[in-house]
Formats: sequence, structure tokens, C-alpha cells
Amino acid sequence: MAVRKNQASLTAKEKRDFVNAVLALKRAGRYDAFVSTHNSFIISDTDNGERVGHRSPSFLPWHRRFLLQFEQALQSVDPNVTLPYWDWTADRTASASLWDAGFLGGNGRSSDGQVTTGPFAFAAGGWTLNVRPDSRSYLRRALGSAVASLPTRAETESVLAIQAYDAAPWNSSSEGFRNNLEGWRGVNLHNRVHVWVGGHMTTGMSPNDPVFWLHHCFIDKLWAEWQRRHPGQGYLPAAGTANVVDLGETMKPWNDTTPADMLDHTRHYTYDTGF
Ligand SMILES: [Cu+2]
Repeated sequence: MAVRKNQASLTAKEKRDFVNAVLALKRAGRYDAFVSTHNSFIISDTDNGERVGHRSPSFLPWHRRFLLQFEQALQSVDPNVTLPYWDWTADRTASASLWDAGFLGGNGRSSDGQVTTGPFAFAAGGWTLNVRPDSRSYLRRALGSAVASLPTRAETESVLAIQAYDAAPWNSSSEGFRNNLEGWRGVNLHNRVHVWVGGHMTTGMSPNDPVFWLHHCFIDKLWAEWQRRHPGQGYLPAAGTANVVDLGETMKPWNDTTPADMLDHTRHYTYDTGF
């Protein structure tokens, strides 16, 4: 069984293997499709129309399926690689080892936001952005500039304590665990982390920054943790909700997976520890 680990506890070899698998997907032309898919859902997911990837209950199962597909792509390159997660309640500064040149590389430079260190620096040659919001083909970051701090452990605990999974109107104004975790209301967890990283992470093309996968892996872990703590609660809505993916309805773009299919992550992988 594949085990997803905290990035802070990966060995140097595990970090290298992960980075090399990501770079191999990029070289093979397989990476950019993930960027395009994510962006097309960001554009089409609206509060009052059909919504699948974001602003809706299926935010969590959709990204679980999306991450699984990416992880399987990595494993087609190197079967021992799993997605690491970034616990941003613990590793909360620009000097965390996550941003070392041997792993994801560091902050963007102040003049133009360009990441200039590590394997995803433009000058390193292996990370030219093709699916991009403008003509600039280098990865950009602005760590901690648009929002001062990452979510704290206490803030995260307060969201894990929410009983109901989601609630009408099933969008960015809903009460419930999903919308507080996604960050449209309350203490703001997921959205705030995208903004804290800055650069491409604040756009629909956020998977251009490989930290996207580590961030969403932690979001996925927090969903699993909420499930463990609230065994009597489950995915909502159950059925009959227009424009929203009910428990037994398939999700685009795969059209073969329902939220119900995604509830038990242990069919595919486990996490090294609880929250
Ligand atoms: Cu997303």
C-alpha cells in the first residue's frame, strides 16, 4: 500500500525521486494536461451554475481523483514515488526546507517574481511553462507577500471541528466543513495558502507550481482526518441537487467516478500519521 508522507520527513533520495518523476512528466509532455484540466474547471465552476472542481461539495472528491491521476502518472515513471504533503501549519516560513534548492526551490525574485533556484527555475531548463496566463514562461512565486501568514494549527482544528460536511446553497457561501476548508468563508485554509505562495499559485493554472500537489495532498489529508473524527457525518448532498454533484453522480471530466467512490482513500493509499 502506497504511503503518502510529510514532505519535511522525506529523505534526500525521496525528494530527488519525486522531483525527477515530475520533471520526467514535464519532458514527456504529460504534465501540462493537468494544468489545462485544472484551469478549465476554475473557469467553469461558478456559484450559481454547474460546479464540480471548486465552490461546491465535490471540491474534495474532485481533487482527490485529480491527485490520484497525477500520482499514478508519477508512478508510471517511478513506481516508488507517492505524493508528499505540505503541513503548512508546521512549515510556515519561506525558509522551510520545502523551498530548498534540492527540493521545490525558493521564492521568486523581487524584480519579476521569477523562481531562480532549484529544479523548477526557468534557467535550469526543465520547467518552461506552456499553459500559462500570459507570455511569461517562467514560474513565479511571491511567498508571504499578498497575505502575511499561513493558517495556524488552531485555525485548522477549528475547521476540523465543524460537524456538517456541506450545506445549501452548495457554493462559496455555504456553511459547513467543505467551504471552510476550501476557504471562501471562515478562517480560510485552502485559498489562503494559494495566495500566500503567490505567483502562478493564485491563478487557475496553479498546478504549474509543483507545490500545488503538496498543498492539495494536505487538503486531502485534512478531509480524511475530518472523516475519521466525524464517523456519523458524510458527503452531502445525497441526491437531487441541480448543478451540483450528488453523492452518486459521476464527476467531469472523467465521468467514471462519483464522490461515493472517493470516500475511502485507503483503497488507494494511506497517510503516514494523523493530523
Ligand atoms: Cu483546484
